Amino acid sequence: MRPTTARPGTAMITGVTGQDGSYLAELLLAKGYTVHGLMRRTSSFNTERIDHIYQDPHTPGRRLVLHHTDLSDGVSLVNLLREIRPDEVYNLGAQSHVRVSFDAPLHTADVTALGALRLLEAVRAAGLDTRVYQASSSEMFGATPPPQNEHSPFHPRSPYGCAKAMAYWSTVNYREAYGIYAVNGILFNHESPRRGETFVTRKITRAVARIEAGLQHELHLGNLDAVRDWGYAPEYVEAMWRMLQQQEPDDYVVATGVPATVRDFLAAAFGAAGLDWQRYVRHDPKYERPAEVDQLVGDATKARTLLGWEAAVHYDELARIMVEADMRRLADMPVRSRAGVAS
Ligand code: NAP
Ligand code: G4F
Repeated sequence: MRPTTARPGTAMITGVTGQDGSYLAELLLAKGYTVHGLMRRTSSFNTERIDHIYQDPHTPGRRLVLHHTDLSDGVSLVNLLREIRPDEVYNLGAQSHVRVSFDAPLHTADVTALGALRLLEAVRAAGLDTRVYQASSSEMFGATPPPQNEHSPFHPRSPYGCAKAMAYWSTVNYREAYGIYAVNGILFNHESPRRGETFVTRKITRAVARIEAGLQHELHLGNLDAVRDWGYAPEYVEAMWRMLQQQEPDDYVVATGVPATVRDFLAAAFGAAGLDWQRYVRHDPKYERPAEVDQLVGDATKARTLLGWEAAVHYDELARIMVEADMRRLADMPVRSRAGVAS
């Protein structure tokens, strides 16, 4: 591990308003970092996940600073890096939805692939000795059979997977070509109560809460046979941080190693509320993908051995955590705001 410096570090996070960005910002603030979060401009508020740690610009000694920019704007990334001079950069920003990447492949490539390259090039142009974390994905393995580890070949099955593969190799290339401390965290699916509502786990747990409250009667899903390795997001951001504290930059798989089908997750989530999922779930081909990733199950031996990281929460406990959170959220919601089904 890197020796701790007397000065608390400065970190920059792209995608700070996302699931992982919010947990990572919490973690780094707790470790004493000053955190600069980059967020894109949207026409309505997109800061719900970080509202609880927001610090007003006039707060004396504030350690969470937000900046508006976009991963499509390379010049703004250079300017921000020169201004902030971070010790560590975490590139979590992306168009991260696999199904959507088939509808918007060029946008996905621009943000998810070229965005990562723009950031690496900005670090090089700014001439900083900054450590870079790239949010790589198990989607890159695609059709390669499990268990997948750092040596498994990539065979992406979506525009998102292809974009992440380019970002992965750009990260390796900047490490080899320019000596930049740049790492890939190859993270398998990780979820939480802050997961976006259209990813399958959150779509399910949100539906369970609404069905239990009598607000929804059916849940429409696509392929229930897909196998995923679902872990708990707050644990995964700790692995990201550990990767940047090593003597040498390297790439790591982060996973639980526990396989489960969408059907297994359904049983765990509905079961947590005492419901039988088969009474409520309907098939809708709209949610199937032109090419599916059938099985993702990670082998995180390297992370366990070198980072001392291991997943504690597996899919069944995760489903319970998420269902309980969605039930609490619904109970706290004013009645007039309860309409809406995630698709
Ligand atoms: P997420 O919740 O979808 O968050 C993505 C973040 O990227 C959000 O803050 C989003 O902003 C931001 N973003 C989107 N387009 C942008 C743009 N053009 N410029 C700047 N920012 C932009 O994703 P996550 O689950 O936290 O995942 C974090 C990263 O890890 C992503 O790169 C994802 O692809 C990758 N990853 C995730 C998993 C997983 O299972 N969660 C697994 C492997 C890899 P808004 O809030 O405004 O939308
Ligand atoms: O929850 P998902 O949309 O996640 P997916 O495609 O595995 O991608 C997530 O994990 C990746 C890591 O492997 C990340 F890189 C990526 O950013 C994202 O976080 O779908 C999971 C499975 C798929 O097989 C899908 O076909 O669930 C299946 N599914 C079945 N019905 C559905 C649905 N997925 C969604 N989103 N919605 C459905 O109605």
